[in-house]
Amino acid sequence: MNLQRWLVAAMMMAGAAWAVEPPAPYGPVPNAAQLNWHAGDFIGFLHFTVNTFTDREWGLGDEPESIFNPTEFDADQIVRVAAEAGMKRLILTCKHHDGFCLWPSKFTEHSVKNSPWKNGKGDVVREISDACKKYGLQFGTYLSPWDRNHKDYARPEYLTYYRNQLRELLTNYGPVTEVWFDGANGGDGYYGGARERRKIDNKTYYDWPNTWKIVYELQPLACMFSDGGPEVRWVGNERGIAGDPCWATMNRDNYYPGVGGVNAQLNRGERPGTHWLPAECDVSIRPGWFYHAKEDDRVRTPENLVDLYYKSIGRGANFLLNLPPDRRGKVHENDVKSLQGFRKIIDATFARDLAQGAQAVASHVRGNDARFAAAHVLDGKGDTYWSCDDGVTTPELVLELGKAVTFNVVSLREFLPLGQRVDDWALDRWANGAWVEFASGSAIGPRRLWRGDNITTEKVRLRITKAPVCPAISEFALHLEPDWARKTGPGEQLVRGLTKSNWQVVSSSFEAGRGGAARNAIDDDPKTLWHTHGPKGEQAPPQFIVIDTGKEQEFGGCTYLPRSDGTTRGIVDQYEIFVSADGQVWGAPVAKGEFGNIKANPIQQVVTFAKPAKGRFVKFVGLHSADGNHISVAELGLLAK
Ligand code: FUL
Repeated sequence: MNLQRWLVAAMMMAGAAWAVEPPAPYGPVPNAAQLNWHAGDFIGFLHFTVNTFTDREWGLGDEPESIFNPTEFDADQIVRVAAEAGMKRLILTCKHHDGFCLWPSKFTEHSVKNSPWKNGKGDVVREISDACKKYGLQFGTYLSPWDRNHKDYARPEYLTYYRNQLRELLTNYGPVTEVWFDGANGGDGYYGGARERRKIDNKTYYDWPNTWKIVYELQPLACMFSDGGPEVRWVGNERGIAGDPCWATMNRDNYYPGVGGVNAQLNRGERPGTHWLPAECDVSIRPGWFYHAKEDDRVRTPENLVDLYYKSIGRGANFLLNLPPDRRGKVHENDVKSLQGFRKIIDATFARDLAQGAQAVASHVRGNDARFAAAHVLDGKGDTYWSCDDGVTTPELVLELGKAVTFNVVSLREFLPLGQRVDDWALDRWANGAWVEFASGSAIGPRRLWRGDNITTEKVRLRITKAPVCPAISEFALHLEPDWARKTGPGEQLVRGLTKSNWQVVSSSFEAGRGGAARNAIDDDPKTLWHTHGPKGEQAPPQFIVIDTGKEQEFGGCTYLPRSDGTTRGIVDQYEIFVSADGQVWGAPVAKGEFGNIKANPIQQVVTFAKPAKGRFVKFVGLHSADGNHISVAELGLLAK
């Protein structure tokens, strides 16, 4: 023990009356439910329902209950896989937008009780929540506010139905620690047979404050997730990537589920912000949220999952990874394999803190009091921290390692009960008798991971370079990600269809000319667009394009790649496809439908034709777009039969 610490300890034992108070909290701080949420930063999502059996991303609401029939449903396997991957909580789609309930709700016939699975005696919510208890995972519910099955959707009566269901889920299945309110809302549906388009006002229809009360009353330790919380916010994309920085605070009253047009704010947060409202990064291990056999070889690689870990948890958000059960009712082998690879890398990296045994020496210690000593950044405890006197806002802390140590990951954490205190920070290494900066950034919050090339040094320094108040830092750790884990996995793989070298655009309903030319839809360049927005303004859907593929052949399907430049304008969410021998006579469409969830998750869409279609010319029609009054196409492709 060094002299300073010895003195402090001696004076404390002597009951010295000068003991200093902890710093006052700065700005909004997390409540108990949020602190519990922060403690389990890796969460699993289970998307499972009729869509698993229809191969859709959004069910229409008219699916017969009879199609829900997993052949070997195994809650134990599902939850064990999640537990072994290191997840601390599992959230189940108890009801997705199609309205089918995975539990025998008293309030509808549209549920497992009318499916052949377990002769109508099954209850997926029961089995998953029980298995969570067995494996020590927390349980969360997803109850879609939008319901394409219910006859009363968009009328006041539906709200009573929705709240009754919420009560059922929060009363009958033990502790629920997260309640997910999805923002997707309103549109075409079955609606008890009406088959029409229904629109609601996202802000007022659900009377959210009174719906939240049910959760506060029945499950006070639950966090509610939505675009606007109130406890946890959407991160603004479904790619698993938080902003850099990603503040844990927001001006919460400006947001509500389905608010729209605010993805950038949700991604970064707002500082100082009126409320503690940290981000959750929801992303699927596969391109879609539901299981589709055709995506079996498009499961994210272990390296890609690790990358997402750093871009979510490493930026202070939580990582919510979807593992969609397949038609058996199990997590598919490919997903299991990838998760195991991911866990192996994370364990190998974080099992050892290479700063252990170092001396932590700070430029300032609050009141020279051992309770705020620099050594607390090394003690592995979340409830101790290093701090400084009020007014000391740019202090430094050096880890003297005593020997050359090699690391490539640094982990920092703030002590959250005192709020998010640090604006900017920098890290230096000691090299040839001088400090050399190797990293800097904004925001620490719940966690900040820096990941870079190997650094070998005997001393590392953390500098707080901008803060409104003195800091409260609870962790400064050094890790080494092993070499074998550092290969960069392939990025998002696109389905490659037939070669387009002989293709021509024969005609299109609109030619925007340079910058938006129809030719861009088949130029094999995902960055260029055909869009129907020109000097004369937006050309509303329907809009079509006709492609000559050069020779008569049989097509098995078609692909549509939406724009990926950050905006969702013109992204097609309803389509029709025709095939013709001569480009004159078209007949009935070979495929027609909806690209479910394309706005929030703008990934390549693959349409498989019900039967192979023979012809030379193909017409793609955008019938409706998710956003804006025109359509846009990054790339169209065709699949061989
Ligand atoms: C979205 C939904 O529309 C998707 O289907 C999925 O459930 C995702 C997690 O949230 O908004």
